[in-house]
Order: sequence, then C-alpha cells, then structure tokens
Amino acid sequence: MTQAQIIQQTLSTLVHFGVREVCIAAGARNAPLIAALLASKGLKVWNFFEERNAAFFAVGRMMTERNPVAVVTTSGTAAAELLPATIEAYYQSLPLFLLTADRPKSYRGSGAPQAIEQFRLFGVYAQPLGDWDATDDPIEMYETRNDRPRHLNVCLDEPLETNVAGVDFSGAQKPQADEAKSPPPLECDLVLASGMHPADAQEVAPLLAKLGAPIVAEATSNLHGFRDLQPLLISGGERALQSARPTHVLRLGAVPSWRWWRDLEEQAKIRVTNLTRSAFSGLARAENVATLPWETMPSLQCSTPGEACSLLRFEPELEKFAQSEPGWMRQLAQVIPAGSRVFLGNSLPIREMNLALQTTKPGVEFFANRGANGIDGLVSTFLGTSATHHGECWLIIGDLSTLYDLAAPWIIAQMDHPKLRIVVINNGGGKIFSRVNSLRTLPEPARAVIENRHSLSFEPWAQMWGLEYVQTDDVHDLVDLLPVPIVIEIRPDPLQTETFWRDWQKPVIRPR
Ligand SMILES: Cc1ncc(C[n+]2csc(CCOP(=O)(O)OP(=O)(O)O)c2C)c(N)n1
Repeated sequence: MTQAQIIQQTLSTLVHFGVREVCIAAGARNAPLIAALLASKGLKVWNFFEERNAAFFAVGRMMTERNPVAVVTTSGTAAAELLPATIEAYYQSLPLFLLTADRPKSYRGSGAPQAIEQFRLFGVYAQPLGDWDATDDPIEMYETRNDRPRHLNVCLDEPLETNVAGVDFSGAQKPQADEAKSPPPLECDLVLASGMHPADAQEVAPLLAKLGAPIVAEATSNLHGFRDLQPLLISGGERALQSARPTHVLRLGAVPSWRWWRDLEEQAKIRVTNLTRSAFSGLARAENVATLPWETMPSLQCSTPGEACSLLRFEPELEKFAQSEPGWMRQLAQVIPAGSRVFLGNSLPIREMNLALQTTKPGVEFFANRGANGIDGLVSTFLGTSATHHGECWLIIGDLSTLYDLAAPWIIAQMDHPKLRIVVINNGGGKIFSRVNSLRTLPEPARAVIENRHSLSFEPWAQMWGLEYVQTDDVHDLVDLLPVPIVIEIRPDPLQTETFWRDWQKPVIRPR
C-alpha cells in the first residue's frame, strides 16, 4: 500500500466501527494521520499535548455518550502512555480505538530512535486490529463488535505524506450488538446495583419494581431517583449488607465497591447472577456464579424464591459529623443542583457518597471509573464525561488522585463548558489506608509512607490553569456558584471523620 492508501484504510476502519470523535496527541510520525483527520468531515477532534489525558478523556466520552472514540498517538513511548486508560476501558468493555503511528516494520528489534515493539503492545487489553505498512496489501474490515479496546498500528515511512485527503465520518453508524438469547428464568432475593449508565438504570427500574427484592445500590447505580423503587432501596450500604442472608444475589452493572462483595468470594453457597455490560463476573470463584449480557435484560423472567431476603436499614449520622468526610458528602449532595452530572473519585469519595444519597437532588447522575479502580486519569475522565453535558458537572476526588492528573485541565480551553466544579477532598494523603484494619498495626513511619502524607495546597494548580479557586469549610460558599470552572478545596476534620467511622463500623448484630 502507498502511504495515502494506508491512511485511507485507517480512516475507513474508524468509520466502519462508528467512530465520530478522536483525541489526538501529536508528534511527527502521526502528522499524516492528523492531517487526514483534520481534513475529514463529521468528526469531532480534541487536541492534547500528551497521551494519558487524551486516553482517559476518551474513556469519559465513551462512558456517557456510549459511542466509540479513537485516540491517536505518535510512535515510541507515546503509544505506551495509553496503557492505563486502555485497561480501564477493557474492564468497562468500552470501544476505545488506539491508533498508534509507527516506523516501518523493518525497524523492529533494531533499537532505532522511536522504534519500540508497538505491535501487540497492549497485550490482552486491546485486540490487534491491524499492523499495516507499505509491504501489506489493502484489506477489508468485516469485524463489527464494539465492546472492547482495539489497536490499529500504522507504520509510516519518510517522507511523511502531509497532503492527504480526509473522509466523511458523518455517516458512521454504531455497529449493532449481537442478537441476545433468552436467558433461563431467574430467582433472586437480593439485588446489588453499581455503575450503571442512567439510561440502563431507566431500563432496568421497572423489572426491579416488579421483582420486589431489596436493592442495595451504590450512587453510581443511578437508581435512587425512581419513585417505584423507594420502598425497595435499602439505606446503609455496607452496614446493611452485613445483616443480609441471601440465597441468590442479582448483581447489576459494574463490580460493587463493597467489602461485602469481596467476601462473597468465600460464600460459595450464595448464588450470584451478574447482569452487566462488561464480560466480567467480578468474582474469582466460578461455582454458583453466572454472567448474563445486559442485552438479555428485556427477556429476563425474574422472581423471588418465595421470600425476599430481609435486611436491616441504617441511617448514618452525617448531620452530627458534618465536617467529617462522609458529612461533607451529605453537604455537597445538598448543594449539587438537580440535573447535575457527578463523577466520583476512587477510593473514598465513591464509598462515602453511597451514605449521602438521601439528600441528592432529582436527576443527578453519577459516574466513576470502576473498571480497574485506578486513582489515575480521574480528572481527565471527568472532563470527558462533562464535555457535552449542559448542566453542572462536579468532580469529587481525593488529593493524591488529583496530583496524579495535574495536566488534565489542558482540555478545558477546548470545552464549551463553564460549569465545572472540581472538589478536592484534601485529607493530606491516601486516607483509605488508615481505614484498612490490617494496616493499622504498622509502625507509624510505615503508615506515613503508605499514606503519602503531605501538606500541599491546590491553589497554585488552579491558578496555573486559570481556574477559580476556593478553600472552604462552609458549604454555603458553594451555593449558586458562578458559571465558570472552579477548584474547590475541602479539608475535612480528621477527628470527626475518625469518630464517624468508629461509630459506623460497629459490628451489626442481627436480632434472632
Ligand atoms: C494508579 C493507582 N495507583 C495506586 C492505587 C492504590 N491506591 C488506592 S487508593 C489510593 C490513595 C488515594 O488517595 P486519595 O486520592 O487522596 O484519596 P483518599 O484515599 O484519601 O480518598 C492509592 C494510592 C490505585 N488505586 N491506582
């Protein structure tokens, strides 16, 4: 193939898979691809200076819009920077297209400048779709499934062609999902729900109302707004689950963040059926575990085995500990306006928001990166989820997670979205580790290292990117914020946080 043919074939492949949005991070080797993409019609192009942000932003775009997105890099370690976001996309079953420019195949294994082993670079995490250079013949693409990351490695020789034609992306169609087979009837007495797109929550809510089993739902399940489900939704999350004695659990959406779910590993007698868009069961045990594709949901015949499992309900005392971390989640939930989109960071925010759901306003949507539970790329993913949302967009994130992604605000200048609220819960390190029982007995110096304790402020970060900044301990400062992007730094009271958790984590004694 000539270079022009390789580029045409590459762009046609993106059209074939329904890509209409790309995130590019430029170098010289991918300049011909960039020129062709910019000369194309019907394509939204985001422009990044580095690849990690580009890829995590793409994850955010796919998560909310549910369309494939491509990320385009130059050769060498630039391509390798895509790995963490690719892993996240893999575990969320998102159609991320990795388009990496490369030197010709004859350079492989030579150690020549910017010639690394790019083919199959992403291992199991991205299916190789092509590895094309001048020695290859043109091919036609037949594959259509769009539920995983794919890698297209495109080898371009010098002189690099810059006068290349684009293509028309406006006709790109999302490939259809495979026809779903009808699942066998299903009996379950407890529902766990996490990580569902609001449209999926809407789809499954009538089924759950009919089933009548208790539902323990994380914020990210997006189930809390449904009136019919209110009698079934059990408050208290993890604590309520400790009182549960189910025989058959139906898990919906992403893998839950509760300890109780991890402990199910050892409880092989409890049957688990997963109904999820990802192919993963979220449990290492195979005994008594089944995983159904989300598409089977409309034909699911679901009933309780005579009696639904009974659970105790618990209400956390968040008002009493208003300045604790969970108390702050309640305060934030009260001021986040109806119709906002909220992205929750790993690790504490996603757990703490589960306790504050009673106070959220109608139509608030929650998202999180729970594919691989990383604390990297969260600001970028949030910005991807926000890029085309018309309401307010809130990120609630830990301090170390923020430090991971300091370059993320680069893309804000290209977003037509002023109402970004980035809330950094600055507790001076990775405080999740102070809650892990087995680590509490470590000597103090070891705990300090593991928590990465620090006394950094996020004000200079906001200033660097031209974002408004406020540090506050009064939630009233956050009411009716101006429609400009703002970094909000909150320093919860460590003593209140400690006391809250001590009270909340008392073992649950179930009455006989
Ligand atoms: C990329 C990555 N590195 C390390 C971890 C392990 N890890 C989990 S939570 C955490 C600390 C998070 O600290 P912070 O963002 O301040 O949030 P907090 O725990 O205080 O809520 C770390 C390092 C991870 N999940 N992802």
